[in-house]
Amino acid sequence: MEAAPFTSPSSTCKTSSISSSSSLISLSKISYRNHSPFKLKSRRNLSVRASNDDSVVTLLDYGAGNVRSVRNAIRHLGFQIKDVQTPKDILNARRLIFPGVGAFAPAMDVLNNTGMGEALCSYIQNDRPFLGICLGLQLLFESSDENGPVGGLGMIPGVVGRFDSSHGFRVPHIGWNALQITKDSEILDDIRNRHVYFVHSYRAMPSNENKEWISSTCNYGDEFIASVRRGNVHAVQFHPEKSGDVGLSVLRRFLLPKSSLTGKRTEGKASKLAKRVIACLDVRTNDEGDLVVTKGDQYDVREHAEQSKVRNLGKPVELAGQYYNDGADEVSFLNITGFRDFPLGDVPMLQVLRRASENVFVPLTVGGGIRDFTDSNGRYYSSLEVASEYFRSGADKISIGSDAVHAAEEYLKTKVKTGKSSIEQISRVYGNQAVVVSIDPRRVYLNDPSDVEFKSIKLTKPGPNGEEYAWYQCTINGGREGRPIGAYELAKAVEELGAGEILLNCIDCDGQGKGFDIDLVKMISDAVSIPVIASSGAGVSEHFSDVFSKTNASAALAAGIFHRKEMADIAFDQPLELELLYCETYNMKISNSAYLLLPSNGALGLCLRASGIQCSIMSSSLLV
Ligand code: 1PR
Repeated sequence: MEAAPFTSPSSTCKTSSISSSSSLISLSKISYRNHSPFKLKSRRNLSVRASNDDSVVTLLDYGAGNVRSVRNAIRHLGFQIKDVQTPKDILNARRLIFPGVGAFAPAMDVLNNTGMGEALCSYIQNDRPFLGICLGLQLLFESSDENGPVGGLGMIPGVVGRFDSSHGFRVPHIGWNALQITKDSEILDDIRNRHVYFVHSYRAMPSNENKEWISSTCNYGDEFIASVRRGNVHAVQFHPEKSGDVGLSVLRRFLLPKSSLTGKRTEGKASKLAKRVIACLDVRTNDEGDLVVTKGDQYDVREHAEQSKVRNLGKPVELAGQYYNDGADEVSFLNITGFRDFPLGDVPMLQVLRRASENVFVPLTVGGGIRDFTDSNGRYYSSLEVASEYFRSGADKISIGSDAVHAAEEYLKTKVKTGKSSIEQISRVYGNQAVVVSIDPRRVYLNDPSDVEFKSIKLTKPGPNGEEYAWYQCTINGGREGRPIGAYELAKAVEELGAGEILLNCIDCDGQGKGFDIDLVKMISDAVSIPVIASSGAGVSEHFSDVFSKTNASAALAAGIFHRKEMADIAFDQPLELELLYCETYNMKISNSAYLLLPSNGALGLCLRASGIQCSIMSSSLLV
């Protein structure tokens, strides 16, 4: 498609004429105040000169959140990165990627205060190759309601608003969803019906005023803008760097000259958010001092023979890479002894994250030990500093366990949000989609629900002594200490404090392979409006379909089933229940006669590989 000439929807980003031959730039200061539209005062001698090196990509990283994954993806595709230091670097870029992360207002502050916003507008108005990602798309609009209204760059007409959760749609929109491709965008040509990864609470809506920009939409309660394209300017709401091979193809199509790529665009079709399957690696140092992946039975990770050694199931980086290749939708690392160590002193764990993120292009979550901490020298580290180091090392989300219990107890006691808890601090800076709360509850059986002040449920299967009810007591420090708070109360409290997702373990089911605790998952996923990840107990693939069909869980996490390849006994000549569940996504031929429909980016492939079944991803189909 030919580049279209630019016109700004408003006066926000109009520039003086720009010469492409001069390398000199003199930028006037941008007249921008918080919470007001982005306005340029005046410009003198704005000029753009493209650098000539084809292998270099200019990256605008203003230092919030995980830009490491974008860097890794660019390098993985064989390109070098030049970081923007000054507005001049933007104007001189041959191609520019802007992976906006964090919240809208602080990002606009940085763009404004550094002069980068003005340079960006000039660059885009000159139809220079540009790819905005996530917030990098939203900032192109006139304003956002996120902590606002806050003025944006004003290149595209429209206001970025919050998803409406009143119709039962969980916010943030986290996970794999399909695109409705509305016009030729070139960079989306390989996507077809495959899903891409979204994580956001705010979105821009299509309108008559911005329809010329829209190259694809996505449906999540509303139809929102998933990507825009005008000439050489592209922006996507999803994360190509976290969308596996399909996402890498989007980046590749942006980075490589059109002529070197073949392939014909096919229309994407609308779909709903897919359920996610997450591979979890419980990590700790073993008795020999090596960081290993381990796995417990009801949280006991020591062998019963072999002098009670910590079970060693493999190396974290290698296993993460393997599960990514097998089609995991996400990978989680839980540092299970983080509660007693200082995480920033745990250099191997940070290295694991850095190395894993070089080759794993789906979301990475890390948990364990995230809390305020004072080291032996008396130096205080806030939980935000701890989390920041994890984000810098490659995490997309952090998971808080014990500290979330303390924060929830305090909040329920005082009813005051102090803004100081780890959940509040980290979600304020990185967004609530980056904060997972991991709950470690233990079932406590009851004959009479009025015996406790906590929410209890009538059990589907009575307890060992015929008890009909149970409440789920939260624990801390890896299940070692029970606390006076139930999983239900905790989930509601942490949602109010700003958690974006709940990882719901169950100590009773952990490592048992007998299925998820459906009663528990149902209770919690009905109680909150943020996504709930069901965890603990997966033993066969039917357990995934069970938890997805009987509860409102958005994702299911498992560990042992993948580590130990425990699914070998599945009869694959019979249709799996998963087939019924994911009716809009993929076709997978699993035998001479049977076809399976996959949940998202090959998550079932992960299960198949765990079963020793060889399969490979071929375009949008997974063939055995
Ligand atoms: O409290 O903030 O330091 O975080 C500690 C984190 O480590 C928490 O997320 C907590 O769940 C986790 N953790 C602590 N001790 C253990 C343990 O096993 N001894 N692991 C532990 C939790 C539970 C799941 C597991 C699923 C699926 N493991 O993550 O992977 O139960 O297992 P399965 O599919 O094999 O049944 P903090």
